[in-house]
Amino acid sequence: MLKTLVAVSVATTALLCGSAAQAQQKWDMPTGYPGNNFHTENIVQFAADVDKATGGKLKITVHDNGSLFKANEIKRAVQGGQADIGEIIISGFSNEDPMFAIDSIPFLATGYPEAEKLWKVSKAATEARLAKQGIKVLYVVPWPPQGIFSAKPINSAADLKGVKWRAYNPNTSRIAQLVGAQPVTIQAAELTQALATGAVTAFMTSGATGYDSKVWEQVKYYYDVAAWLPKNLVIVSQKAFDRLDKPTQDAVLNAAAAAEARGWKTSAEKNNWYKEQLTKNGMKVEAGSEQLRSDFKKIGLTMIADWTTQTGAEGQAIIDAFRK
Ligand code: PCA
Repeated sequence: MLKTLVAVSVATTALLCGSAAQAQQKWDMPTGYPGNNFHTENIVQFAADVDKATGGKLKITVHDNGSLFKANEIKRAVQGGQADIGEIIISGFSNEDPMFAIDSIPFLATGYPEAEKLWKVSKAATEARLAKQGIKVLYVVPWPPQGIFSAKPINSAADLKGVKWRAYNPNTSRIAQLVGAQPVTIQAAELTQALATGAVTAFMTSGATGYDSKVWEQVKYYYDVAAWLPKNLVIVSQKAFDRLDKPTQDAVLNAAAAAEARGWKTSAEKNNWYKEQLTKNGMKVEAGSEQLRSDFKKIGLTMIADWTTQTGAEGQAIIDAFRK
């Protein structure tokens, strides 16, 4: 009788421990952009896919628009374990490492196929740096091509002299410096407010952010120069990932691969739609004058030269592989 009881209790304990190891996990996921942004919608779908594939064992709660951590704080939060998973714009961190700046150099990669190629040749170097910081990259999605928004019409880079220029990463600050504008770093979540108060009057971004931030209230001109396609990375703390059992890890990786494919497709598909919305809301959407484009191409050449100096042989090899 006693023997049986002991056996039953051992078995029960084993069962409880087993189920504890498989218990439901909850991840908070800070992101930097609003709920109706295509990146955010993609992330919400990713979280739903993970939930479904794991039978609810891994629940990811998305906190969009900088509501849990500001866009520029998310990387450190994931590194430090305050958040298990999050979304970052990698070029926002190029002061940490110049490698992170490669996707935001004017006129290096200006369309989706080129952006994809640039990521292919810079992926290993980017991931290796993040891995050293305990970060694993789950998937990557580009923003639509970047153009110039301005309250006043501009025909050349010289027209940007002295303007208050909104920057979202070190490269967009550098552009301000090169054209003689005054850079102010403002995250997308604060752009509408910064325009309303007149803190900035010109900036580069996609039609997507122009639309999200309803910039047409203050800004009437968009020059669709398509200078680069910066990328958002969905990153996870390696420690948090390692805590998952194998089937859950596989579910996360599968959902991430699907999100990456879906994200690239949606970004390209919505690019024109976003620009149409700018027009519908009274903005002038133009290609940009020859002078403006050639001025920004020159800026791009300066920045590529700077970048290869900063990144040395490794950077040069990446540029060479990209141009092959
Ligand atoms: N939107 C983001 C980054 C690039 C883009 O298209 C922003 O303006 O902050």
